[in-house]
Amino acid sequence: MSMKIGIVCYPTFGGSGVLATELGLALSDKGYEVHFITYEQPVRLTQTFHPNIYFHEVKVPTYPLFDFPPYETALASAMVNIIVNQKLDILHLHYAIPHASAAYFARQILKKTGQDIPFITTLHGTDITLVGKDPTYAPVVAFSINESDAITAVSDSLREETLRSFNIVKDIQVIHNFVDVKRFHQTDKLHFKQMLAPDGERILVHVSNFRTVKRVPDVIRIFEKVKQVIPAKLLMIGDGPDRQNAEDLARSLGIYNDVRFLGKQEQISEILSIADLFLLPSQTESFGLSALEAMACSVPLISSNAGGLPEINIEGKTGFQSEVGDIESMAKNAIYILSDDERLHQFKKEAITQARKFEKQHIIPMYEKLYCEVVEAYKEKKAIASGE
Ligand code: GMT
Repeated sequence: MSMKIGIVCYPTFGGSGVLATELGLALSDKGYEVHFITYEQPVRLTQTFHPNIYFHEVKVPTYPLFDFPPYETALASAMVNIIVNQKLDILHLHYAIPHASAAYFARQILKKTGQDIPFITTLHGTDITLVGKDPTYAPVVAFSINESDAITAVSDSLREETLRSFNIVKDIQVIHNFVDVKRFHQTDKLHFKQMLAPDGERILVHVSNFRTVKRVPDVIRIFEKVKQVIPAKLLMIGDGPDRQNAEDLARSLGIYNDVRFLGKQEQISEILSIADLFLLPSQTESFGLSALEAMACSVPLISSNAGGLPEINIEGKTGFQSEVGDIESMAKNAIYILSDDERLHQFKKEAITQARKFEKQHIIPMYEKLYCEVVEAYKEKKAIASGE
């Protein structure tokens, strides 16, 4: 069934925006018409021309009265216009806040003319575990999730946490994050490795948006302990509020020369190709898309056991998990993996085997099936309501 799908997401380097963009790209490859609706071109929607992909920029005009320009109102209005003009069949919202409530608003407006369409909300993580639970947002979040025609969560753990935190009256389907192994796989970047680790040092990597939940200072402390035993370099990819802290900490620990802060990067798979270990000691992590992409590039994982991380990191095979904040244990496990070539090789093999379970061709059909079911059910509901 050919369909026109509106995807609403954050355009930034955050996992939800990345996943939403990858989903849109995969759907367009399968012949769907995909309309991205957000305030900026999503970072993974590169300059390449995709005939089935449209990008609609949500403009939020400022006005001297507004200390906080009302993005949600602008977004709901954009949704109304795009649904009507582009004749969309369904909206898929990534990250509940404020996308789900804006979609509810747009649908209420369109009901007046019978042009309303269904919407699916995909919960990604902090929209539930951190921000969504905050009493400032919680009533609106719970209401708009319940008003969604279908709800998905990116891990079993996030599903459980959503049900614990909110009174959700509908089923939540788990559709895990996925990876495109054609793009994310180890490539030969020996020259690059030699440049960054000229004496054959092990290379550790961290990728995130450097928010507090990522516990970026733990990454630096783990590395410091590893470096005391094994010659190593650390690549820090991304940017965000905790970058300066992390840089200061690396300086104060005297390891700054062995840590490279590379900032935001688009060609992450090239960097992952030279990595020996990925560090993700997060406070909360509903899935860990960055870790999955690393595993697809044959990089084992040292992580915390927060949220959905145990759903991807198999203890003793693809890496190890420790309690949040247990730097000693994470460093010990990292040293164990890195100190033996044969062992490291085995962990790398297991990492890629595990990543293949989350390949996009296994996961995309789940979304396609859900779209069809939701669109059909909504049509029936409308027909019954109008007495057809
Ligand atoms: O917190 C982030 O790093 C960004 C956040 C987002 O929603 O933009 O990422 C979340 O969504 C990703 C894609 O579903 C998940 O893989 C991440 O685990 C999740 N982050 C957290 O739960 C902290």
